[in-house]
Amino acid sequence: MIGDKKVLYSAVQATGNLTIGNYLGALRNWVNLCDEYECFFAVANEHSITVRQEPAALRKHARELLTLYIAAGLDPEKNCLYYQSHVPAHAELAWILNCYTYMGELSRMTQFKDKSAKHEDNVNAGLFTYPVLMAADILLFQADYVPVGVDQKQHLELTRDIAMRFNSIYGDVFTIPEVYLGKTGRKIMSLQDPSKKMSKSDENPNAYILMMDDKDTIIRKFKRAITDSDTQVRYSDDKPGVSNLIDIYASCTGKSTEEIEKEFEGQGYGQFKLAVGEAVADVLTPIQERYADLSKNKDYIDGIIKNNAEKANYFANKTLRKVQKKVGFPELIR
Ligand code: AQP
Repeated sequence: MIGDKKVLYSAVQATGNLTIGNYLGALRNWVNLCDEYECFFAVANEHSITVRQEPAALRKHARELLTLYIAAGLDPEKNCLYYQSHVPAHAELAWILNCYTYMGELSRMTQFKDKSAKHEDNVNAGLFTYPVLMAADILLFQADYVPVGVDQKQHLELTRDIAMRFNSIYGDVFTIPEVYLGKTGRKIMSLQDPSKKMSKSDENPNAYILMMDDKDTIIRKFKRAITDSDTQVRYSDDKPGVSNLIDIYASCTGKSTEEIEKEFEGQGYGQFKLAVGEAVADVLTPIQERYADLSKNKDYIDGIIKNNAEKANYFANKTLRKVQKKVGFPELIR
């Protein structure tokens, strides 16, 4: 708790332009929850270097992401929006937690298996211990809730295990966080292969919709989306492509699956895909416009980055000092 509010923590990697998967699975929920909680939203640039990044591009993406947070509706005066690399306590706590995490636990993580298969030439230790840094992120802020997409649920369960293990040795140090999953958009799938999640690093740009895609591009990509040889707009396990589009449409319009099935009864996929494209564009266009305005205001964004880094450091250091004391690190005599 901070004051009388519970704490919410989440982050996105600064690895490129966000997709509607990142938006509907994570960011949009943050915006819906931020009035109720004390919120910390990081730009996870330390996580990003588990995969090789071009330094200038990483810097650029980090700034774009923070700007996008604001454009999407997070008020930087009320929510702490900051760069992970500006808060050294993340890396320091991650080191300590590494010593309370087992190799066996980390080797079971599906993201590690997927990413090491995808980047065979660079299966580095950071990729392996990524979930420990994520645990440190969350536990540093004593978060009660972590709104993420379903793909991150396994990492959150590990975070809870690490926190409980630590607390069982040292007493009540960490708040045990709970995952917050939205009602819709928990796992948006690739438009080209609905068995895979939509990912910003997919080689095929038709597989994802970027938050910065213009309306024509969005509609074109939905027109090309893989469906099936049937023509019925129906939510079903044997219709993964159509079900994914229904989920996206439901997330953007607030309509239920039943309402959507009824709306497109007897209409075929053409009309449906067009409607999904338009609904997505309607959600993204105002965000894109705000983003364009904010990007012009360099001093404003710089001020946010500076002030919020101070706030994040203050809260993160409080937890870090407590942990250091518990494990037996002496205090620096000043
Ligand atoms: N397809 C998705 N559906 C729902 N939620 C998703 N998220 C990601 N993809 C989907 C959620 O977005 C948040 C931030 O994710 P991230 O960028 O930190 O890492 P990621 O999960 O690795 O996202 P990507 O797009 O797949 O990135 P790359 O391609 O760089 O690896 C998380 O809350 C995640 O659940």
